[in-house]
Amino acid sequence: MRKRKRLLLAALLISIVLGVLYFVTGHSFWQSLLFENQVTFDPQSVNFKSYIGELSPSDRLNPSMRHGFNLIASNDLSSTRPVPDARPILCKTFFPASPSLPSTTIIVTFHNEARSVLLRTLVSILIRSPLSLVKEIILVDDFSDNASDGLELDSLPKVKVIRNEKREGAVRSRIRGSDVAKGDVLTFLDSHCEVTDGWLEPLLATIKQNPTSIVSPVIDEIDGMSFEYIPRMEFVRGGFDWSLHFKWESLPNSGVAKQDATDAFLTPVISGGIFSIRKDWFRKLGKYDVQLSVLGGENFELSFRGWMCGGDLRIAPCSHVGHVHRRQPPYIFPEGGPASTYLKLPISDELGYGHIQQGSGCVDLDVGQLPVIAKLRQCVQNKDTQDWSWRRKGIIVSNGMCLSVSPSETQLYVIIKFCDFTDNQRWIRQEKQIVHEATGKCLDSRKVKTGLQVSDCDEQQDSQKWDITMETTI
Ligand code: LR7
Ligand code: MN
Repeated sequence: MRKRKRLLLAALLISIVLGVLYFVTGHSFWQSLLFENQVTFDPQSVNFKSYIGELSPSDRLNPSMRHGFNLIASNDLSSTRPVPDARPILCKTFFPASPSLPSTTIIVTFHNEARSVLLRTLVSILIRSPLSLVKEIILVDDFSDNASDGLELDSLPKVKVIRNEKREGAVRSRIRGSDVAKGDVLTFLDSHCEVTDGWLEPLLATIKQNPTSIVSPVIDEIDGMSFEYIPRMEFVRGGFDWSLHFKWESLPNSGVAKQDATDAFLTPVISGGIFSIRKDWFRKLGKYDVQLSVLGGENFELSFRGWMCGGDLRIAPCSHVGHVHRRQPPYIFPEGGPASTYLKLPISDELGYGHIQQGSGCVDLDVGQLPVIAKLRQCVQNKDTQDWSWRRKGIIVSNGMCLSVSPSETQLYVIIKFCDFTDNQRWIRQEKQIVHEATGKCLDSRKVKTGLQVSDCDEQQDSQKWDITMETTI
């Protein structure tokens, strides 16, 4: 009997102590005790230098060749280098790390990523995120040449490495990561990012409030040559042109004025690689089409699924993540070209498609203020401004713009304008020549420095002889 009383007394005492502790320390203390909150990260514990290793002689010679960004600049930078805090001022007080936010699994997929860049991505997550909100960081190695690129990172806190047995591409790799994720929310990042202070909380808070939102941060630029971190100050949202090329566009003024600087605003589409989504919503949407190879187009697919199934997409202005900007992908597309070049819509009235070529030069256009003069540039693969579609109506189109000659405006220069289907925009194939219908003159590259022109047709002139990648019945 006495023993029982003593037990009861002890239980009462413990309850009182716990109660007082709860009152004094608040909810997060208990969460930290009960869950995985105690994980902390000490950057001193990592031997960055030995993971990054030495530059190879060929990297030293040409530091941008392998990855499309300057490897020397990246290797010279500390993994913990400070980055600017580009958030609107109100954000700092608006989004405290609250234990009531859903937890997230961060998924980073990579294929042959530069070690210093991959490491900085992970370290930035570990030093700038409340780790109580990070269930785990799943690193999916998409069959990189060197398996230890990923494996050596397995010892970092929270990090779990999965390696594909063959190259799957970012789309299937992301799905693979999501299938084993334990967090309520999935947060995807490219393997060359740096997150900034307070980046995670606004993403999770927006999703908590809107469970069927797909939320992207503001994506800042890390210059691929200097590795300078360049914050994006203006509000922009995602968009696309008719050939399904992703573009950023400024919010209409009225939209900006109405925005509370801390509120996530709607966007038609996301850029693709950096976003948060509830795991159950991702699954309900059917994830991605697994037939998508490598990447490209998956951002539109997921965005459209989101809208069509009754959800939405948002950009959280209080969340900033830097992404290394490089001009071209450093890896090959085993099934031939990024999706944007071979998802090309079949057009029934097409007579020819592809490069309009002379030797190694291709007809190219500058995107910008119209009208612009068409140029002859070194041919490159997968550059949409060098891909032309020749239609039965006689027009030659790229990016929704037509090759045109308007003698009254720009003498005999060939310019790119919006299509108006006048004779100024009609062309006829005659053997190797391309004849302009209104003037009867031939496309000519003679004044190649200033731009393409039309001039009197002369079959002997090499500067009037053109090849087209794919011709049908021209
Ligand atoms: O075969 C591959 N396997 C991979 O795991 C090819 C790539 N990858 C990885 C790669 O290492 C990287 O982590 O997939 C990620 C994306 O590849 P990137 O960085 O080469 O693509 P990108 O940044 O040039 O392209 C953008 O558009 C793509 C559209 O299909 C993807 O959605 C990318 O994720 C996307 N990146 C972003 O949205 C980052 C912000 C861009 C801005 C501004
Ligand atoms: Mn990228």
